[in-house]
Amino acid sequence: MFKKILIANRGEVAMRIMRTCKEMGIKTVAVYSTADRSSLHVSFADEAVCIGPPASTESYLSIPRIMSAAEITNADAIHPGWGFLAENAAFAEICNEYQVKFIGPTADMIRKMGDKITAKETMIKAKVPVIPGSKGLIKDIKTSIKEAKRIGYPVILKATAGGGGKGMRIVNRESEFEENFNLASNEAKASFGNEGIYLEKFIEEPRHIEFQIAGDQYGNICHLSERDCTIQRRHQKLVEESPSPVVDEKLRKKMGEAAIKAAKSIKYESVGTVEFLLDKHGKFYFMEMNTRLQVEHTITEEVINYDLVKEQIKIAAGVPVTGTAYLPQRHAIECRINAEDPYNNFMPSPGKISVLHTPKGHGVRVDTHIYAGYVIPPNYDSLLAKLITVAQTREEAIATMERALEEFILEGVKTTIPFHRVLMKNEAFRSGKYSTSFLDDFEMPEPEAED
Ligand code: MV4
Repeated sequence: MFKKILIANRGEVAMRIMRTCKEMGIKTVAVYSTADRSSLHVSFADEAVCIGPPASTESYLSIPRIMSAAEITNADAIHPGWGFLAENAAFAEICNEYQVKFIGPTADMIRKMGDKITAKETMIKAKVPVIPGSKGLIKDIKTSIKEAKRIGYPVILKATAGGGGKGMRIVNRESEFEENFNLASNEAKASFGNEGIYLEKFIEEPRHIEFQIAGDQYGNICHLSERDCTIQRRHQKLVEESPSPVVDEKLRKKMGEAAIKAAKSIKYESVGTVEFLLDKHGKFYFMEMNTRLQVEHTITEEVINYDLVKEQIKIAAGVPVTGTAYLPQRHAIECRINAEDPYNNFMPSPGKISVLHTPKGHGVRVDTHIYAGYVIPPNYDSLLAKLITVAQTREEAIATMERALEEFILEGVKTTIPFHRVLMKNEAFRSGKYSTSFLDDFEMPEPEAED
């Protein structure tokens, strides 16, 4: 087992990983930018190294600075967390060269799934269902317009280097094709330095269902059930739940087997996620694979009762994976508490937290790095805390969430807490019948008097 792990991340992420390291008797090294000097991950780690100024490019994204920190502290492994360098193939490669274990998949696996058209071609070969679309990248507009006609409108244009919604364009009719193609291609070039675009049938009002998988160094792969991440706003997830209210045992078995097939096609090693779109008719399609642990891994932990960070570290150390399917034993919901103003278009709201009381009690988990007096720097993402509730049934998990949201007091900055309080009362949410367009025309009611 590793003796000392450097955590190449900050905030809630660094705290989450450090907690498991401590339980495993592994020493921890924190890295931090000057904006994070007074962060909890710095004070709780066994050692901490300042790696640069607030700008991520000069701190949490700087490979040379992180490698130097690993070298001077003699860390034998690096955990990248999620975000920042977690899906950076060059970083995984450099760790390898320096004989520091990258806790995650190999550079080759990251690359294969990072390029979306390569990933899709890999899935077609592996006989995992994919969304009908163009054969590879669009090279010629005329040919592609013919393909769109064959597939049938509406279609969607996606950037091969994209993911998470960037460089995406929906096309409703042929007359709008060329204009949208140029827009998507330019956006992709500007965002990713890669203008490659491919075409797909647009699936209307789908559910975003993702399967947690785990693979070891010996080719064993299992799935750990699904998460429903359909409730998003502009491709930012706000609420996740597991199991999905629309996935029954039979569908779970089919999708789980497809997820394992997907991971096996690249001999995936580490924990990861296979994302699917599920249409109104119950048909599912591979969308992309995330080669990292994700923010919402917590709900899977709660329903299957495993520490996924621990499993990930064990896999990296060479421990085999056992079993094939871990099924949900309970129901869990996660609400993301962000420093954003839901009454003002979810505008970021950095600043000082003056008052803080976090919810507690049976079935409540709060993963966070914040404390009363903490100053949220404006430089990073706005996630402050993850509020997770778990119960025997979905109804009870919602009831616990409503109670926990009531107890959550955070003053000094605007947060998404009022949004979640409204959402938990929403009929579409409560019935479990919602789609990705659910939040498109969602409006906050007038603030409560006490707010
Ligand atoms: C789609 C789609 C419909 N049809 N692809 C959004 C994020 C990126 N990973 C892919 N996304 C979508 N791809 C086809 N062929 C609809 C979406 C989509 C979406 C997916 C999951 C959750 C929320 C979403 C919100 C808007 C669009």
